[in-house]
Amino acid sequence: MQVGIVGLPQSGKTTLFKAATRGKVQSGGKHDLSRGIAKIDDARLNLLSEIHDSQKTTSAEVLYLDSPPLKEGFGKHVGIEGDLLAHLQACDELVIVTREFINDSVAHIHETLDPARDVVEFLMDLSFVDQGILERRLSKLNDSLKSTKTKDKEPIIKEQELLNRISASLNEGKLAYQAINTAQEAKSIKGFGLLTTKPLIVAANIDESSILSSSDIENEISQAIGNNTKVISICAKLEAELSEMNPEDEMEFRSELNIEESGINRLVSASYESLGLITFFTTGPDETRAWSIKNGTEAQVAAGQIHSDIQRGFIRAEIISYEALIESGNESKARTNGLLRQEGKNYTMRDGDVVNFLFNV
Ligand SMILES: Nc1nc2c(ncn2[C@@H]2O[C@H](COP(=O)(O)OP(=O)(O)O)[C@@H](O)[C@H]2O)c(=O)[nH]1
Ligand SMILES: [Mg+2]
Repeated sequence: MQVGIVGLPQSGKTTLFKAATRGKVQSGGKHDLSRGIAKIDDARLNLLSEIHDSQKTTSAEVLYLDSPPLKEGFGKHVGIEGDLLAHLQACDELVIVTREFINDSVAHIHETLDPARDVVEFLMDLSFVDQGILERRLSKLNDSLKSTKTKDKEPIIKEQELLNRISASLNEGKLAYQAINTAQEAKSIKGFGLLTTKPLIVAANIDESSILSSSDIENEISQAIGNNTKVISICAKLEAELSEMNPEDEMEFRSELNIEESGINRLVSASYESLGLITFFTTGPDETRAWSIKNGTEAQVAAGQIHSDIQRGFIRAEIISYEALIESGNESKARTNGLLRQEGKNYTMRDGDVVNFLFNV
């Protein structure tokens, strides 16, 4: 699961990326593309770790990709093509950064500040890229239709119809996902990597002086986009600076600045949620750990997250919900209270399950 950070040049993508990953960047690579891991801040994890006096605490994570600076000659256009396009197509979600911060030493490609306008423009750029993908696919389908026997033409015609519908919808200024009606349709086009079928989150990179009016800015952008895309305001530069401090100093600064809740944490949590991920926990004196699975995952598959042997030799799962565990105080009391459940391999995991997998290999 990976999230691509995109947006117009100088909107603060790299700054936000550094803040989210706390500077722990696996940089470079062939295409000048930085990757980094953001930890999911989860109060439940810390409390479980405290209860069990765990030596180690391990968070769930989301992988972010920064967009490389644009090559010379792209001018105002975002230049999503080639390697960058391939990387973004492989992302499960996109975060669009839009600039609201004031900084005279940083040129703005439009000279004036208007975060809502910039998001709308960027979405149009993404739609434009998707139109290109659709055109290439439609032209291939056209060719193969000519060389296909009449009795085998039906699936090709069906795909053409769907792609034409998506294309028409993009022409109307909508996003590709708004033209898709069924899970079957979504599945059938997944391989094409249309950018506007992915979950999108907008990160408004606001000025420090706008912190108090952040919800107005969020609303304005939401209205300009006109669909239910999530908008989260963040002071990227400030968050990047805070992320370099030790936790005590960071807390003190946050309360002075009136930003107790980190915008980055809200963004990372929203990314996690939009990816359709939920968390289960394993806990004990050695380690308390949060594990990510897709919502709807069954117990035996979830066990495979920890180790393939546990999945293969799965016997059953002993599960206490986080709330029940906290209410009882500890695991043995929860057991006495009858709150520990035995679940089989087809049990659908729930967010907050505290699990002990029993297995035999
Ligand atoms: N004042 C201010 N400057 C920022 C903020 N975010 C980014 N910048 C500056 O804007 C410039 C471009 O930021 P960068 O993250 O490299 O943008 P990118 O091109 O989208 O990756 C850098 O000089 C940053 O220091 C912010 O929230 N406030
Ligand atoms: Mg950058």
